[in-house]
Amino acid sequence: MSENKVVHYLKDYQAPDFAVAEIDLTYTIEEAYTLVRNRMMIVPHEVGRPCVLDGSAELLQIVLNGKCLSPHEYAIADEKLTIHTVPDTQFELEITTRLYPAQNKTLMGLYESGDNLYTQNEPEGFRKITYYFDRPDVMSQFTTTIIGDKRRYPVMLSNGNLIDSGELDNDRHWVCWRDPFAKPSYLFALVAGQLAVLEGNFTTRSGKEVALKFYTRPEDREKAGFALESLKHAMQWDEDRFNLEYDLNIFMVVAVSDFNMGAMENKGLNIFNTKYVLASNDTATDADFEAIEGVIGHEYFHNWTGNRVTCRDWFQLSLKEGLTVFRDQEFSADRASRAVRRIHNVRVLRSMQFAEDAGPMAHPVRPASYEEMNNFYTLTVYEKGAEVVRMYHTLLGEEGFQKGMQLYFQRHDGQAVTCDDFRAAMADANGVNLDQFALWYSQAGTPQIKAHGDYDAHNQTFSLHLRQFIPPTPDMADKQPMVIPVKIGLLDKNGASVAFKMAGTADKTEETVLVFNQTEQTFVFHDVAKEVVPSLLRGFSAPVRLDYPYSDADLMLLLAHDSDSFARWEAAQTLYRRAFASNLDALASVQPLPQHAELAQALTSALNADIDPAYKAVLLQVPTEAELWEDVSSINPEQYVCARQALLQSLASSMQDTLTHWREWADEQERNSRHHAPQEYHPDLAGVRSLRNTLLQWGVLATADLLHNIVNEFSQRATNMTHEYGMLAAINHLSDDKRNDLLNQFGQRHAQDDLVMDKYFILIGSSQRPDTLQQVEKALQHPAFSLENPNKVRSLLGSFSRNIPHFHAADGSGYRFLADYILRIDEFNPQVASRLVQAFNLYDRLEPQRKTLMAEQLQRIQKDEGLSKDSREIVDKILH
Ligand code: 0A1
Ligand code: ZN
Repeated sequence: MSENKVVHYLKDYQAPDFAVAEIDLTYTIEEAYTLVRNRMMIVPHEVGRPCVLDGSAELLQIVLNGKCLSPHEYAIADEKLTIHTVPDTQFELEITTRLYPAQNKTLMGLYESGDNLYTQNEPEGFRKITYYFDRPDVMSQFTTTIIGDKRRYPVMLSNGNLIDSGELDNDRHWVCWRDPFAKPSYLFALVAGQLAVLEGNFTTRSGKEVALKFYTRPEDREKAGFALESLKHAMQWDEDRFNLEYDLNIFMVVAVSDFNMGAMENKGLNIFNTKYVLASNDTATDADFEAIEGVIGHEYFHNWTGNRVTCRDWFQLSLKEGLTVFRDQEFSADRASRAVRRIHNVRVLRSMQFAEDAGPMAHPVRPASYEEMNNFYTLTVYEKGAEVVRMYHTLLGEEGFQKGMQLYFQRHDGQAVTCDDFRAAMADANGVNLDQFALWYSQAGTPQIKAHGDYDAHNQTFSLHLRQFIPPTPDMADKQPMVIPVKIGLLDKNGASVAFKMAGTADKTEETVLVFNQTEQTFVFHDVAKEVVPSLLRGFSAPVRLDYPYSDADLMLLLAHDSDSFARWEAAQTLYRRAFASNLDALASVQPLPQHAELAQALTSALNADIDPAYKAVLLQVPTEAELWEDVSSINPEQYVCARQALLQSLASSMQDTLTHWREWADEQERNSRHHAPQEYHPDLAGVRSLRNTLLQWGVLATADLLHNIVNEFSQRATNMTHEYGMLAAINHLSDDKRNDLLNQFGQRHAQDDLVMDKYFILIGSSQRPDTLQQVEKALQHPAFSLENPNKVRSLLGSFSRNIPHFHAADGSGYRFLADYILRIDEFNPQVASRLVQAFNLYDRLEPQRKTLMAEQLQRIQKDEGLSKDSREIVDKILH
């Protein structure tokens, strides 16, 4: 199956043979193609080496020091151009290629979207444009000239500053951009087309004036306003918290609807999926506004963590991504609702990254090998990578962490470095040893901690015994114990915080971070005058699973009183898990389902407590199926859905009055606030809306007439997209025709809005109605749907692949359907296809019948002769 497989290994890294002092690119845009002339000043590091460049574009000409090379002087094979003999000292190499952007559906390299041209070069797109050392440790100064038709391409952009421009014959014009900062090819960008611009400005703390420019389709211009404001907040925050200032006089963001990922941090010219730029109250939910602020921040923060200091090789991807995700998470948390944001991030990590770490694709934060780099833009590299950075912060404190950051920039500004360099900066700046911490980069799998405690009344001590186990993963069987920061506090039986003393410290404290770094360890808390309940892993201080033998009463105590908002939420999660487990048992033994009255009571008290509405909403989040089957094999997905649904149903019934009360309260808040703020996004209002929408979802499970109320009051209450979408989501699973009617109206009302239509397709793909597969098949024919647009594919097919009852339908229809479309998409966009393939990651852990059905489809994909290496790598790993 897998002949011709090329695996890249971290251990094989070799420094480049050549440096590029300057690169000068000229793009001539013609009707049917674009010519690229690439002139490089190349400096050999060592004499006598052949010059090997990466590339796959149509090659027209190679000129070395002014002399045109003839075919025997070079060779082309496997996307590499080898020039056998080059001078020993600096030489000029000029290569001309021809590109066909309208035919490029991979959305990598130079491609057309609408009538405009865009690039995407991370990680290895630049080789589709020209022949170059397409690796992040070759950094050069780029000058880019673009020549095009004035009417078709009035706007022509590239990185850095616009240094010159002019008119040409035949209604053509040219521009020249120069980026003064040396950068790798993956950060190169070019955009050309008809675009409107929304402008702003920012004065940096040293007084530099920065022009901020957001480019969109003309009709979308006003919708970039929120993103522009977010950018200003991000620029200010990076100065305030990280001491980092922007370095060019211009910062541009371009929105494009055909984009494989979220956004891209090209130097001075970020390119964004429209989803993370465009928003208005009528088209975007509060969650969309929050995501925009986060992604704008993320890409902006890359300017220092990614661009000024970049990665030596792609194995180090988390050096920039884990760190930048940590930075964007902190930015969002500093902006508003720290506690709720943290819980949200943990939830994503636990339901998705933990699953990745327990499946066929498990890999360390710094992978040791890959076949297709595009497959390694993963939750592990990004989200677990951010947790790893957060652990430095937890261990060193804000001040120590910032000292580490400063040393990192001092040592490595302008360089391409490794995760070890980052760790060394953190260690050296703080005079601590972080050698063992390196295991977080090299060992995959979610560490598991078994904990138990005992209280000694005579000695007034509480002892916490911890034992860690790192599960084997496909790449590694035996693992070493890791450094795990465990943040902890103690509560007495009334829920009050209890101060304690650790050995060797003089003062009493109410919270500490245990450095748990051996397989087994006991920590003793002194001066503890009474029995306590430990509040463990506060703030989710490490990306681990922790099991402590709490009684239900302990958990209810933590839920009612813990001052740490994560631990408090976690107590509710554990109670939900236990209730779920008893439902699962009852279903398996055909017993009546338990009612969970005590849990309902505890949740009712929590809802009635004086806490932030957004926090109330997250307390009502029941763990997802993926979290619930975290450590299970032979999974029957249907049973998980049933047992979880039954839990929701029973809680909703017994909490009906409280739920109604708070729903009405939220309605009232919303009505009142409307007089003050005209429905603009605001974190406080977003919290109320989030509670209201969550309560709607619970409400329809218990209150029969709520559906009718929603239908009847829809147009009156749907005053913004958060409400509109919230109501549709609440009734989306109902088999009633009214759901279809409302959804159809929604689709018609927003037919012209690309991003709202994504929501329409998500609702179809994620519905639990029995006719969902038919509705999805029909939606594929919808005029607003296109298989070539990744957002559409993710909305409809991606949501279907996460739709547990339908994707895992017992007759295999879900698997077959998805496989059909994976094969179709793989022909033109391997990146999007290989993401979809990962819906099959659960294969090995499924019950036998579904496993057989899945195997049939996986084998069908695997047998496809033209299958991309992206998809092949994943399928091969799943079927091992
Ligand atoms: N560096 C970007 C992510 C990104 C990666 C690959 C892309 O195309 C294949 C696009 C974007 C980020 O972290 O935002
Ligand atoms: Zn990033």
